[in-house]
Formats: sequence, C-alpha cells, structure tokens
Amino acid sequence: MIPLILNDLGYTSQLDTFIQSHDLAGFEIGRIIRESKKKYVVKTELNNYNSQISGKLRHEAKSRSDYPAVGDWVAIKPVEKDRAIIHEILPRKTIIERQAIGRFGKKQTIATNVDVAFVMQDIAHDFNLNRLDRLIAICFASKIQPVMILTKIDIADKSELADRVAQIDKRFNDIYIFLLSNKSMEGFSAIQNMIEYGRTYCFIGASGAGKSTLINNLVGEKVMLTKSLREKSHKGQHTTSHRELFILKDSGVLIDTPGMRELGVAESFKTLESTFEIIFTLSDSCKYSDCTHLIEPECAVLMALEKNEIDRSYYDNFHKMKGEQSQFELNKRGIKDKETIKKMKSDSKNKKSRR
Ligand SMILES: Nc1nc2c(ncn2[C@@H]2O[C@H](COP(=O)(O)OP(=O)(O)OP(=O)(O)O)[C@@H](O)[C@H]2O)c(=O)[nH]1
Ligand SMILES: [Mg+2]
Ligand SMILES: [Zn+2]
Repeated sequence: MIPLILNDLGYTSQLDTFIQSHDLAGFEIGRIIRESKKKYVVKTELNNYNSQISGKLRHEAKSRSDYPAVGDWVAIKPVEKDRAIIHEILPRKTIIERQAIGRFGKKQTIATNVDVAFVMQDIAHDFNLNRLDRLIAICFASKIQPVMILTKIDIADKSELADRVAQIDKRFNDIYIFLLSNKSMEGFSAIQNMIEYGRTYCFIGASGAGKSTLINNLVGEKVMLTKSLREKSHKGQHTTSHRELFILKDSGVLIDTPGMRELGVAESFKTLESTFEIIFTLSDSCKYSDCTHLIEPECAVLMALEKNEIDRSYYDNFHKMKGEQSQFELNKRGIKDKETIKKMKSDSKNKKSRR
C-alpha cells in the first residue's frame, strides 16, 4: 500500500481540538472509504480496516444519521491485523442527505465532509431539468457548493446540445457548468484542474450519467465498475450499488455514489405530478378528462408540444416515467399477491400439521 498522511485523505486541523478534548489520543484516526450494509472500511495512515461500530455507538444511535457514512472521520481501535471497531464519529463539516425512498420522513446519508458536489447529468439522452432541480436542492440543503457536469457531449446532437446548455444556464445562472465527454476526453482536463489537494468531491446524479467512468479516468485506473444501459439486466438497475471514496495522488478526494433514482420507479404519482407540473396543468384543458396525451384530439399537451411550448424531451420523459410508475405499481401488487399466496400456503400447512 502507498504510504499516506491523513492530510492526503482530507484531514483538517479543526479535528485536532475535538480529538484532544474528547480523550481520543489513544485511538487511531481514519476516514470511512467504503460502506456496504453497515460494514465499513476505514483508511488510516497505516492500514485499511474492515470495521464495525462499537456496541455503545449502536446503542446510542437514534437514527440513520447517527451511523457512520462514507466520508466520516472516525476513531477506531484495531482488534486484529485488518479488523477494527469504530468508537466515535468525529463532528461532520457537511452531510449530503436525502429523503429515503419509500420511507417518508426518513433521511438517508449519502456522504459526509464533502466540500464540492459534482452534479452529473447525461446531456445526450437523459436531459431532465427537474431532476437537476432536485439534485441542486439536495446540495443547497446540505450547504455544499454544487458544480454541474454535463456528460456524453460526444454523442449529443450539436445544436440540441447548445440549446440544452442554454436552458440549464438560464435556470441555474450562478452554478458553474462543465461539459464533458468521458470518451473523447473533451473537457476532462478542466475538471481535473479544479480538483484541489485535501478537498473532498462527491459525485451525484442519475444512474448512467457517467460518474464512475469519470472517477476511473481521474484515478487513472478502473477502480469502479461501469456499465451501459444495454448491459444492465434490469431496466434502471444501478451499476454502482455502494458508496466509495478514492484518494487522488497529490490531489483531492473523490466519492462515488449509486445513481439517485429520486424521480424513478419507486416514486409516487404525486411526485410525478409535481415533477411534471406543466403537463398536469395543461391537461385541465384537454378535451377528455382521461386524456393520455398520446393520440387524443384537442389534447392541450400535444398542442403545446406542437407549438414548442414544451420540450420534446420533457414530454417523452413524462411518458417514460409514467410507464415506470405504473410498472412499479404493478410490481408492488405482484409482491402483495405473492405474499398472499405464501400466507395461504403456510396457513394450510399449519392446519394440516394440527390435524
Ligand atoms: N459516449 C459516452 N459514453 C459515456 C460517457 N460517460 C459515460 N459513458 C458510458 O455510460 C455508461 C454509464 O456510465 P457509468 O460511469 O457506469 O455511470 P454511473 O453514473 O456511474 O451509473 P451508476 O453507477 O448506475 O449510478 C457506460 O457505458 C459508460 O461507458 C461519455 O461522456 N460519453
Ligand atoms: Mg457508477
Ligand atoms: Zn391531453
């Protein structure tokens, strides 16, 4: 393993005071570089430790945010060569969190101690201003500076690209936007150059945006698995399923995250409605109250599309997500049916055994 000092991992002297005042001098200090199902990898100056939290921490944890997350600084005690127990989570500078899917009111920690969030979006086939709104909102809610990266410019139609960038520019006029191709590497060095030593950069955005591909390019080796949509066995399945932190040599610290499906299959009809507010408002003026906005005459949505008042991508995305949403409802019902069958089977088994 390449020797490193804590500063390479983004350590700042602000943490010294806490360590001294909390009697943590006897502990090894490290940063969580990987998390998967409450198992953590902690990197210290000396080693990488597979870690679990102490009974005391677990006992005291009231919510999800009391558990460690990738990016956290922690005080650990090694128990074996490569194993350690996490005894304390040091105060967090920032937390990126979002509403946990399907569990309203519950927060999910994405990463901590992040300085800059790279909000990534595939500009060629996954242009969605509403999603960008949400991602940017997550950053602002977490008090983290967002920087936008629009990917796949190599396969985007030139005039469409200019138009989309103009739209984004207009909507988020104070946010810096990078244009990138992970294939031709156009725009890559500008991103590479903005990454500063000791600072932490978290990559967020929808699945397929190219987060892991960019991280691989920055690290200079294939540290993360990447996949095209075609290769994904299920529609919308994420390639990255865990969060992981990487240290660039003489540069910053990067955190990869799984694609956020905040507009995706698990969302309710209500979310669809607020996300596609324009379509839902227009549909009040459609001739038929149950208009699908696909073929009906005097459909206000189709008319708006024709007059270019709404974007084709906005319209298409609405149908795509509406389809996903109904599929999700069907799946949910399918699961319920399966559960009912299972219960009936086990009930009848119980009856038989009682006889
Ligand atoms: N043409 C083109 N393809 C790209 C670009 N960036 C990424 N890709 C491809 O897009 C696919 C998805 O890229 P990933 O890096 O796996 O996407 P991700 O954002 O990490 O996705 P999740 O891990 O599912 O959240 C891969 O097949 C990449 O090769 C780009 O700039 N141009
Ligand atoms: Mg990925
Ligand atoms: Zn209609």
